[in-house]
Amino acid sequence: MDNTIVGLQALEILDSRGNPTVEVECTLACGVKARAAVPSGASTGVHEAVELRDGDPKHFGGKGVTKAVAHVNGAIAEQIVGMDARAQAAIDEAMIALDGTPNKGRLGANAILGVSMAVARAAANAADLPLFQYLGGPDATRLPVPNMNILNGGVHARWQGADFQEFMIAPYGADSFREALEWGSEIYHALRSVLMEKGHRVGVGDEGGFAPEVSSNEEPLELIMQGIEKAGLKPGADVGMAVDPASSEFFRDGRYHLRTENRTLNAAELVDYYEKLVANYPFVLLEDGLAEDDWEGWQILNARLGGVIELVGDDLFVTNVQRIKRGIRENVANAALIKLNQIGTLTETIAAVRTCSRAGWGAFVSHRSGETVDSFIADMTVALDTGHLKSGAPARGERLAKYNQLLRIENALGSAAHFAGKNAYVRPVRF
Ligand code: 2PG
Ligand code: MG
Repeated sequence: MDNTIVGLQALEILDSRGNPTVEVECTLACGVKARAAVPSGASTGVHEAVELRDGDPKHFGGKGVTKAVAHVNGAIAEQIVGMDARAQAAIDEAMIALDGTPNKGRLGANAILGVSMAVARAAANAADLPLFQYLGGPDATRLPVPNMNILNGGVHARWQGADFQEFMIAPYGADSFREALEWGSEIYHALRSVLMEKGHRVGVGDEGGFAPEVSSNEEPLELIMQGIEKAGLKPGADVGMAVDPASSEFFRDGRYHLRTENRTLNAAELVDYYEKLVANYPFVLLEDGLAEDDWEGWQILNARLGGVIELVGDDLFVTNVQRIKRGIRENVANAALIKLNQIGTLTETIAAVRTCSRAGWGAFVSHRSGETVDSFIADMTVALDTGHLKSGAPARGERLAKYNQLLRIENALGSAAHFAGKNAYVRPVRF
């Protein structure tokens, strides 16, 4: 098989919110072709790599990505065509050098990532290996706990619901990924019944979770507890809770503004609030409890809760090795969220996961709120053995694309497959 890249072709396609995004097709000399599509966030951190948008108001309200597409078809193809698709690190480094900025602002992280992912998939196809085995080798056999976001708030529900963005269930007590997903689906449907009984609307947010109007950020936890029980499962023993408040979104002028509760808190007060929730509900993970530059606040948070649950930095670390290393040095968390498009290449994403692993930190792989049916992160999660991921609710095609791919991986592995369960989380589950 000749793995030489002979073609790179990008296309402007639409994501799950109807916004443009980049798709890249990579062709090898042996005739193998592979495609990859880039996701896009709504609650994006200010330190993320740059998603290049055209800014032309006449084209998708400025959100077009034709410049990023042109960069793939032009400058990037010129540099990368002729390279061996298996040389992932060299290809990614070449693109970083070609871009020449610290945040991929010239060519666009969306352009660079589309190529990075498509090249990996082409190399896997040419090797006749599933992507998870190509990236992870023969010991990539652990299936992650799916953390399913069944109740959406914040920007993902256009602030009509809770201030906190994501209320996830963690079915770590299942025996397999398949069973965990089944439990998630049953809880999702039970939650819909609970909501309907209480007269709530059951429309969904960007990640497929329900987006009811609530009067506090604790109310969704109560509703989800009822959903778990209605599905015949035990909160704590079978299923835990994970929350991503995405607090950078409600942090202004040094304070955290909880609109539904009509009050504003400082970091220490918000930590008190979390501490109470953690004491009253079966929490296993809290992501972005504090804002992206509130390093002092994070220190308080980690001192109080870091020994009890997994504390994940998303906007704080942006899958950036330098920021994760600072987090390790300053002891502000015990896990990092892992999003390919926050940093912009597969190689740097793998480095971020390795940095976490070496420090004994968790690495929590994530989709974006704007997604496509590309299931790359499902394979990547198994390959990098991170033990847990989030891909939204067990509903809507772009969310299920990842979970269904994990079903296929589990099936293909057969008796070699094992489910991460409670050990997926940095802190031992207490229930
Ligand atoms: C997050 C993500 C994914 P977005 O905050 O973790 O759920 O949201 O893609 O909008 O940044
Ligand atoms: Mg987040």
